[in-house]
Amino acid sequence: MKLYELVGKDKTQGFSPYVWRSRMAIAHKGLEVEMVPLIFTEIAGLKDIDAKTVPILDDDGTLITDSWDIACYLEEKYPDRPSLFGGAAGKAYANFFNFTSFTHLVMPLFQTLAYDIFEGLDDKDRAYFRETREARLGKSLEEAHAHQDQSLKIFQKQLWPYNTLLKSQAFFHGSQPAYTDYIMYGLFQWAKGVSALPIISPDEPLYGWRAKMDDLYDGLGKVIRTKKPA
Ligand SMILES: N[C@@H](CCC(=O)N[C@@H](CS)C(=O)NCC(=O)O)C(=O)O
Repeated sequence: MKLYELVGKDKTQGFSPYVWRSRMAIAHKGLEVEMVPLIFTEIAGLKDIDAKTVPILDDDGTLITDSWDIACYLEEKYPDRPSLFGGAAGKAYANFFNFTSFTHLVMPLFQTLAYDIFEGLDDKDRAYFRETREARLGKSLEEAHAHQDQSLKIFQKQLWPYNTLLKSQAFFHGSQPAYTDYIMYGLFQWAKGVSALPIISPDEPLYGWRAKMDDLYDGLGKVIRTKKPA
């Protein structure tokens, strides 16, 4: 099984939040995976794979090109291994989480991190990233960077339901982690991989949750090294 991921200058450090979801899901199923690093502008040029984004899963020739579809595929293909959703209701909850987290969390975090992502990119990706992301942001990367503190505050304000939930349960899935946790964890891995900005504080339940997530699967998530402040 191969999982295509996104890297910048450092080819050992995959930083896509969506790839992290799939990577954790594969580990949850106890499956082995070979990671294939790509830079942004290599994705569209892949021979035999019609994809615009990563993650891309290649399971012995079966290609899946979206993180949610990858989770559903793994659940269906490997039903005897630990479940990612815990049944139909859990799958619906995870899917809802997938959508709500996008607007609540991915967008403000993207505003916060856009410039830091740019700084860590392979030189070949810089023009492409600037053009596509400035169109998405509606401003220059430098302007987004100038408003980083405000964007971070918006992101942090949105965390209250997640912090509140974690006061009464250990993981988003319940007493054990599953796919909803990997959706959330991907966001923190993204931030950690591209920026030195502390985005949660030690007094928040999410902080302790993230530490437990870092320890899963022999510390798989710890392969991301926190960037050093410039
Ligand atoms: N809905 C997709 C989104 C994946 C996605 O947006 N991936 C980004 C990296 S984080 C990507 O590959 N972007 C390629 C590009 O913008 O050219 C999924 O969940 O897999």
